[in-house]
Amino acid sequence: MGASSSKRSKPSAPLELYMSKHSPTSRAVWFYFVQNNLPLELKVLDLQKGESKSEEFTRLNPHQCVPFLKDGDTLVGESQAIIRYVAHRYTNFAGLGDGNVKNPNWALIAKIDATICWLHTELYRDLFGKFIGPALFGMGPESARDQVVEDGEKRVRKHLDTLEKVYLEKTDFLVGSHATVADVFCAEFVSLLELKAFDFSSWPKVQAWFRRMKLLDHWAELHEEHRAMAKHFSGVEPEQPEPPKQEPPPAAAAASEAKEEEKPSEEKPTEEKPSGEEQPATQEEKPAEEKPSEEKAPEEKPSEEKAPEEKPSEEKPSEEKPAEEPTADEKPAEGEA
Ligand SMILES: N[C@@H](CCC(=O)N[C@@H](CS)C(=O)NCC(=O)O)C(=O)O
Repeated sequence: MGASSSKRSKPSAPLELYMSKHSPTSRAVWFYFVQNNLPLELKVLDLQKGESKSEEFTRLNPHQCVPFLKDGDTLVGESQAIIRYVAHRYTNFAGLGDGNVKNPNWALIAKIDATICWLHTELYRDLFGKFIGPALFGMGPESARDQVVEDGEKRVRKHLDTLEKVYLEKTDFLVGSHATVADVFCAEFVSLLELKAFDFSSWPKVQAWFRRMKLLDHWAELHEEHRAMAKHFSGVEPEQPEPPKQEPPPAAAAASEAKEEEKPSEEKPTEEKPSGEEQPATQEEKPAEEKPSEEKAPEEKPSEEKAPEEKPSEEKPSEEKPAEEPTADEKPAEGEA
């Protein structure tokens, strides 16, 4: 990954992201785009209806899977490659290092990258390919399924031990004190365990980290469909923590203090923001030695609102058939196994 000394500007036209809100790799890319205020046009495919296999989509992506990016004439497949492309081109490597473009912290960059590799080739392979996939989506031969799922769950528990004792032992996020792209992928993969109402209580650091991730801006709204799907499968809607109340700004505080004089029984909010909320996941960080003349590109509002919205599945959970949805994940997962 090369580093550049000049700041990148945001895309002039919306990035077209082909995705499914039930796909963890799609959600990772979507979350990254929204976190980084990239102009975005969502192209939501209904995988159950075979829309990833349509002629039109196959012409764009012969691999017939999402996520997939169209940025003008540039076509990019694979979730990791999409994020790296966007990070190189538009976000000054947000979430993939410390944002210091002149003097990159290579050790940090390598650690984030290595973590992303581990997550995809080990955690996700076992978590989806050997546990959630066979258990909920009928992956693999039926005769061996129980054994595969039992073995897969053991592997997942071992990976959660690794997250607890290695990655999160001393830090709030997988690679240091800020959320990075590694955290985004990991949180999306771990969220699949919610389809089985998995009990994380044996891994308190993982549990606290996952909660921290869920408190990041935009997590709640980007995971509405996921929560509905989890409820559909497990009967339990995953917890979406409420953001803690913030201290009112000084002017408002003064006003409320005046009111408190009238009503002495009312208490001032004292709750503190958790560290995870203070640090927007993966957002471009401002390098200390950034030249003042290098102005940040004007922030554009993500055009996500314009995207064709799927009907919130909470309304009609029985009509959904998410069980068939992530089937293409079977291919890479089985291939890797
Ligand atoms: N390695 C790919 C995985 C992509 C993938 O398997 N996507 C699934 C959804 S999670 C898909 O598009 N499946 C197509 C289908 O089920 O028709 C990535 O990281 O982007």
